[in-house]
Amino acid sequence: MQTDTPTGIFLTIEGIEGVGKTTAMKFIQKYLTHIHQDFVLTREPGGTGVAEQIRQILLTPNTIETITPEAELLLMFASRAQHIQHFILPHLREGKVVVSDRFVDASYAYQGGGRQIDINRIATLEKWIMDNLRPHATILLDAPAALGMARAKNRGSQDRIEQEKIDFFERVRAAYLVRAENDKQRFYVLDATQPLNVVHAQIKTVLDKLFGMTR
Ligand code: Z5A
Repeated sequence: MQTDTPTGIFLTIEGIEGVGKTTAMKFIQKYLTHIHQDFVLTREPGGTGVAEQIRQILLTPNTIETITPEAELLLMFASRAQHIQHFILPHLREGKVVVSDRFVDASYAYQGGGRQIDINRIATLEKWIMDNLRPHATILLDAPAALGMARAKNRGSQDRIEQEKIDFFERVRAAYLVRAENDKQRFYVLDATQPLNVVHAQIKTVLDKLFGMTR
């Protein structure tokens, strides 16, 4: 696949459910608007028409039959393939900032950590589907699974993956932290147990650095 010379900045937000990714996306939107950056916001799974259809399959609670871990992983990458070719790369080539609520690290964390699929298989898909595309920076909002689950619960009904037990989300969190430890240049791990204003101040510090706003 072709991923020639995109000039924009690709920023991803990661973390277990309920850590505040959606809230962080709104903060980042305001920040980028304020500094007059041309940007687009997106999410995974999803981000294009077909990818959003795949999202529906992935998140709808099981009714017909269970989705196997392998099918789940392949669908995540099918959605990602659409997202990259029809949304992320075109915008990066136009020089825009692309901010995605989740990206490939979620596959390592959920399908690798949570479902315990061999990460070499995930790496093979990553190489095939993403070629040399990588986020320039990734904000990992980190909090214990119990806290994230409690925050998410207030929202009402749970999707298929949210119905997993706490051990699953603890494995997901641990896998995220391993990814961050192994790629300190790209990852910014923020303490999402802090009050919102403190988390947002931490995000602002990251954005100031990324967009050269530090004095
Ligand atoms: N998935 C996967 O398995 N593999 C992959 O490769 C990819 C994804 C890409 C997508 O769900 C699912 O797909 C996800 C992983 C899987 N499944 N799970 N679980 P999603 O990303 O669309 O939704 P989510 O992860 O479930 O996100 P969420 O539950 O919406 O959480 P959030 O966006 O991180 O949280 P929030 O909505 O911003 O905040 C939740 C509540 O907490 C809200 O009321 C906030 O006001 C409150 N909040 C947030 N921060 C704070 C602080 N700091 N203090 C107090 N209260 C706070």
